[in-house]
Amino acid sequence: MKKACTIAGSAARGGAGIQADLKTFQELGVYGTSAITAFVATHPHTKQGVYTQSLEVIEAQLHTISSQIGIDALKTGMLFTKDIIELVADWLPSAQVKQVVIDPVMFGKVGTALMEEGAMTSLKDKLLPHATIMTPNMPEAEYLLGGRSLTTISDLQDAARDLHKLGTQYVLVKGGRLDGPATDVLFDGVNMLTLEAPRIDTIHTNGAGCSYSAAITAGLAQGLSVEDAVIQAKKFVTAGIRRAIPFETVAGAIDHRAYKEVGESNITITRC
Ligand code: PXL
Repeated sequence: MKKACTIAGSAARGGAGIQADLKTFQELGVYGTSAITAFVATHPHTKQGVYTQSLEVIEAQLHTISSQIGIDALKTGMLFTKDIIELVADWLPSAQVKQVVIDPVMFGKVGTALMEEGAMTSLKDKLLPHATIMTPNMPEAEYLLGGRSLTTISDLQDAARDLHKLGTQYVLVKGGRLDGPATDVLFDGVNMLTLEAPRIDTIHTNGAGCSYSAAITAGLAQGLSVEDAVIQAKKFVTAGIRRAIPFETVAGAIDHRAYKEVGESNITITRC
């Protein structure tokens, strides 16, 4: 069985973060391992929302996974601090992982900061050059590009071209916040692919971004090309959103079982 690793935050509510990643790995048939960088959960009295782990705890998890299990493909999600980003970047070469998916998680759905101020430079200079693919959503791409505003598919394509210069092999800019269909763009330095899914009118999309990058990681672990892994992941997430699980007081989460139970979603792929 192929092995996929996630280095990310724990989302206590179960929809995003480590929980989303492991559910996705399981559904797509890879063995999942995890290094937890932080816990996202709101304390009733202090209102604190993010509890990071010490570098020692994170290092122990990474060492355990790489020395005892092995890694065919890896993703990073919420890393939160500059020090955690640098720890992962320094460890990566020794782990000799060939497929690295970097989801540059910065904000939660309601704008919660999931990356510390000042960590951006380390993300750009130290971590992104190790990436097979990076998977920013629109706010993350805007932030990485110094506050440039993205509103059209053509803006996403320009953003993908500029982000590619940061040293990743592929850039996937996710257009979930566009008006109209949910269109993402994938750029490898030469070719631009657009992936379009019908927009599903729902607020229940918690975990969509995490699951998207986890599904890409699972595909890469199984030997798919980056393009095929992204196409499968788009179908996985679209099926999950279509059958999202609503909660009473907060936005619901995508249903990780939907892709396998319902099958393919209607995705249109265009090459430009
Ligand atoms: O969806 C972004 C995200 C990533 N990682 C963790 C999260 C969230 C959003 O809540 O909690 C741990």
